[in-house]
Amino acid sequence: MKKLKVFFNQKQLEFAPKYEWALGNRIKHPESTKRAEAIFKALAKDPSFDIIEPQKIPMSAIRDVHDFHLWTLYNAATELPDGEAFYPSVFLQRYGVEPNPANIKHAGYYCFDSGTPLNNKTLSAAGWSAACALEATKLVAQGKEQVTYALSRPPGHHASFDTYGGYCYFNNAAIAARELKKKGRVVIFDIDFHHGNGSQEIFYEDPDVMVISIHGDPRDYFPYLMGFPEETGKGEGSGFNLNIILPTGAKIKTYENALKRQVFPTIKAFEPSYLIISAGFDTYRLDPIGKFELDTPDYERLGRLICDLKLPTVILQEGGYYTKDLGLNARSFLKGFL
Ligand code: Q9C
Ligand code: ZN
Repeated sequence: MKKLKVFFNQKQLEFAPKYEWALGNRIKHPESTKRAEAIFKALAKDPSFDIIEPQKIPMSAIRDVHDFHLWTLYNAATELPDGEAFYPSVFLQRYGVEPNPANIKHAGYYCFDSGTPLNNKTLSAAGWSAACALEATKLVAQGKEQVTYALSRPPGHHASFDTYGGYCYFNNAAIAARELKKKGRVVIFDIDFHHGNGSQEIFYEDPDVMVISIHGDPRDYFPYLMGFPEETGKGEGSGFNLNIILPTGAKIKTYENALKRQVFPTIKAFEPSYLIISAGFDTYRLDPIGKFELDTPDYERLGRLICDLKLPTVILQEGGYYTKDLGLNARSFLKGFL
């Protein structure tokens, strides 16, 4: 039996953000290590999956996507004492002196969200998360696998060329896409509850990478300022970005309609060689942050529908915060590809 290859490194668990602020209350940080542990456990006990440690990511793969300032800043955070974290709270972007990424007090210049802390383990975990994405991508690029999955955590789709936020530090989907576009056109299809603003921004003017995102209404949900249907790409990239907003409480029926009427025809017309799925399970009915109502078996159905496109596919883990069922949901989605 052919097993689905999964990439993960235990070092990703050494980064454990403790809290964030939500409407003035200090809450447990939603992007906890329990998320990856839950997925790991669900896949490890299932013989359909083969869990592999990735090679270290080369700096060139990160610099292909990101301003070196981001790496410099995360590297500055490695000097913080154990247990200390830097939560940016000043986001000044006008006039003033040149920001210095080696000075962690300037982190707010590179950050757009106070819920995304830096500590001495952030760089390592984000680096390994990206390494999982790159390794999963290489197997698909080389034609050795039709589908692979990166248990990437921390997630990536909110990180842009030179900013971090939304629990994301390096854009794993963008790293994957830069690798795949050496060989052909790529679609990034983002099914996380939140708009993939980082992925959109990175490829906004790129006609070879189409970004499609289905998400909750940005007027109500993070990241608030991007993710509207009017954003369709720019310059040579015009027409190669698609944002679809579904109503709060959307269920599988609504979701599937959007796939069949908008997403799949758009993908087919683009004729890509590769597909990247930014797979967030914060569309789950019990998710504490996302507000759609998909159920566990719906993910298998979604997986099967996407698999039917018959494109070489890299699946990357993004959000999903109802830890108790996250392993089941991720496994259900992946089963749809088997
Ligand atoms: N207390 C991803 O799903 N803030 N990021 C929400 C809830 C940010 C989610 C506030 C949500 C970002 C990858
Ligand atoms: Zn999300």
